[in-house]
Amino acid sequence: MTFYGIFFFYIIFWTAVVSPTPILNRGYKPKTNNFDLTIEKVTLAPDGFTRQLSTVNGQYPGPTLEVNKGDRIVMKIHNKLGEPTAIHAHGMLQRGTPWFDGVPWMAQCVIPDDYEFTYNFTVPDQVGTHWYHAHETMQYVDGVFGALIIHDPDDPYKSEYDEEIIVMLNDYHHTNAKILLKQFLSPESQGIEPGKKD
Ligand SMILES: [Cu+2]
Repeated sequence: MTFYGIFFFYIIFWTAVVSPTPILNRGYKPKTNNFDLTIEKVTLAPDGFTRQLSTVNGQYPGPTLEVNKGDRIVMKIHNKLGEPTAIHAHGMLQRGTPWFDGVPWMAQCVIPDDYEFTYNFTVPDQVGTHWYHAHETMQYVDGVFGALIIHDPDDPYKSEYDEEIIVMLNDYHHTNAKILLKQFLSPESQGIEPGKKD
């Protein structure tokens, strides 16, 4: 093969094979991330009004879980809530691990009070800003939720931003969600959601 033949072969090989498969350039080795999450009721005043909230590790919102694409997520749940719970990692594909999807009575039984349960799954093919939350009754309205961030070690836009800031938006009430649900389901609510009347 001539010099130009080798040159053109290299160009074609690079554009057709190497360039579209950035995974070949990855130096990142997936790791296992262990999270200890205690679901418990605590008294807090996130907006100045003191009330009892259901929390993850005593904070509102719960701790942000940050992992990288390809990692394993091991969430050990300690249920100290005084009632059954289950934790759903929202939007995770759970390929091969549907039993760790955290939806009670579909994917698993609830985690009884004072029990532990460990979710163990990988995130091989998705990145981005997600969240996790209780999937039992109205617990997430009372505070059992937090951000779940999957970073991309090969983020093609990494050089184009300085930092990432997480903003979580949610309806927040001063009344326990169980009471709100009862009110909402009564004819008096006329189907209007709590806090939307005034
Ligand atoms: Cu969800």
